[in-house]
Amino acid sequence: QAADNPYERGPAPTRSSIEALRGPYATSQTSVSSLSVRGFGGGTIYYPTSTADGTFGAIAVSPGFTAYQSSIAWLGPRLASQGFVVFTIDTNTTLDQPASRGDQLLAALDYLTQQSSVRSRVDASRLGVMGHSMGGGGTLEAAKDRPSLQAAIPLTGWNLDTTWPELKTPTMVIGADGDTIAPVLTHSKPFYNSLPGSLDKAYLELRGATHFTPNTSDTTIAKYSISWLKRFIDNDTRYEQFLCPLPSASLTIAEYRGNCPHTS
Ligand code: 9J3
Ligand code: ZN
Repeated sequence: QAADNPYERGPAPTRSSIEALRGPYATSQTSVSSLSVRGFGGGTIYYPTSTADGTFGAIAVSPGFTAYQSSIAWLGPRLASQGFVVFTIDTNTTLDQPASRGDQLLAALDYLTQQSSVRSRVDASRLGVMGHSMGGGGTLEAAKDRPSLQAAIPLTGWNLDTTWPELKTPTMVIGADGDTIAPVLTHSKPFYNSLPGSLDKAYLELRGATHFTPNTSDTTIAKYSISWLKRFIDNDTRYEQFLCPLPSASLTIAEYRGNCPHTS
């Protein structure tokens, strides 16, 4: 790692490295039974196999309403292979609402850093949250409840609370242009617009996408999520090139908004 940034992990990124199905780290995984934890429903921890590079930042990821960890499982190895410990969780019940999902994401991070078999691999000061739909709504709830989180990424997030001026955590809101369950007009756009103007924030609207696009491997979601997590959990400014200047609309991006340069 570079002497000037102790949190930097992995080689210098390229467009092809952030778009790749797997990053530079080989990964392992371990299953966490719901019977062995309190406050969430268990899950799967994906982590870089090697301990040669020290500790890694970590991310907990929640599924949406009626869904299981399988619905967001692709993010496990995709993100972990870039140099993160990733905990894809099940919720206590599949009907839990966003505020509960937020509490469960935080319980999962606490389990990960304090009790899990990989706790020594995790830097407990560098944590983030992601989630799909009501799990994306929970992602915003978790960040509101725990301002020390370093990054948050709701994926086609759903929440009846559409105002988030309380957030201190750099947040990338990812919506889908064809979402009829959490339409961007009533969910992702107000989420983004209500975040403080002084916060590092981004709005990525996927083109040709639906509410369920985050449930299968998606390179646009992956490349910008990786860049956001690296930039704000690892303070890795080598990824700033993929975020600033703001990406243009394209075949896969309907709209992108944000502040540049980033301030934190
Ligand atoms: O997690 C989700 O997919 C939330 C969207 C939803 O079904 O809300 C209706 C209650
Ligand atoms: Zn609010």
